[in-house]
Amino acid sequence: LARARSGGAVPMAELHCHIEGAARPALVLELAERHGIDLGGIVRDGAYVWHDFTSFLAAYDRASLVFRDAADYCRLAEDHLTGLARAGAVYAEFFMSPDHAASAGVPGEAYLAGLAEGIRRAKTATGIEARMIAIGVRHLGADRVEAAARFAATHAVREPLLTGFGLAGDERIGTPRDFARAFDIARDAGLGLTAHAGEFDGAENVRETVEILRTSRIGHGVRAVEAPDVVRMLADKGIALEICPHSNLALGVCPDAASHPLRPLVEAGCRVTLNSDDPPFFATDLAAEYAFAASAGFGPGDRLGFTRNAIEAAFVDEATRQRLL
Ligand code: ES4
Ligand code: ZN
Repeated sequence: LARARSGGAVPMAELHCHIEGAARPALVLELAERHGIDLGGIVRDGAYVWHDFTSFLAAYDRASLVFRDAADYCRLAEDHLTGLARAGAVYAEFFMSPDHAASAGVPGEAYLAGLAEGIRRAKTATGIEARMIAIGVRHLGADRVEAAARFAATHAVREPLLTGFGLAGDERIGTPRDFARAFDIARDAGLGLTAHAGEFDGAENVRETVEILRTSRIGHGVRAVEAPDVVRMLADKGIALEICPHSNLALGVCPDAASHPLRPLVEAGCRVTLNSDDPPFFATDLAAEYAFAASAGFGPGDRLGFTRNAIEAAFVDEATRQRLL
C-alpha cells in the first residue's frame, strides 16, 4: 500500500457494494433493449429514478432483471471492477444476491460463474483483486435468507472467489434472531460474515447483530452513534464498519454532510472503511467517497488508513491480504 501511495493518489479498497446496484444506467438500458425488457421508467435522462428506500429497492430489483445470462453478469462485474481499478482501487468485494438472479430467471450457478469470470478478466486486465459475498434479502423472509446461506456454503467449496455471506434488504423487517440459523450455516462453512444494521434501524440492532449473528463487520452501522456503549463495543471488538457516506445522504439516513458520523466513529476508535453501496443510484463512486472523507478533514494518511482497514477486514486468504498490505 505504501508503495502504491508513492505514485500520488491514495490507493482505495471497498467492502460494500451491491453488484446490480453498480450497473451503469447505460448498460441497463442497452441490455433492456437487447432482451426486450420494459424498465418501467426507472431510468430517466440517464439516471435512476426513485424517491425513498422502498422505491430505491424497487428500482434496484427492476434494473437487476435485465441481466439474463452468465455473459451479462460477467460484463457487469468486469465493467465495475475495471472502473474501480482505473480510479485507483486495489481491492474490492461486492454483494451478489442469488434471489435477484432467480427473479431474472438465472440459476445461481450461472450467476456465480458469470460474476467470477468477470472478476478474473478484470484482474487480468488491471491487477485488481476482488471477492464476492452472497447475501440474503431480509424482507424475503428467514427461509429465503437461509436458502441463500446454503447456496453460499455449498458453492464456496468450488468457487474460491465466493468468500462471504451477508444480510441486506429492509432492515425494518425481522430481528437478528430470525436469521441466526442462516448465519450458523455460513459460519460453519468458513465464510466471512457481515450484515446491514444501524442504517434504517437504531444502535440496538447493531448490538444484536454483532452479538447474535457474530459478524466481524457491519454494513453501515452509522446509527450506532445514537448509543455510546454500542460504539464502544464496536471499537473494543474491532468490528469493521462499512461506511457509505453518499448512500446515507441520498437515502436521508443523514440530513447533511456536516452531521455524518464518519468523524465521531473514527475518533471513538472504530475500524472504519469507505464504500459506494449502489454507486450510480446514489450519484457516487468510490473516489467520491474518499473525496467526502477528504472534505471532512481526513488527510492522505487517514485515507490510506481506511484502505488498510478494509484490507485487514477483507474476506480474503491471508497470503493475498499480506500481499495487498
Ligand atoms: C439492499 Cl437488497 C439490497 N440491494 C441493494 N442495496 C441494498 N441496501 C440494502 N439492501
Ligand atoms: Zn448496502
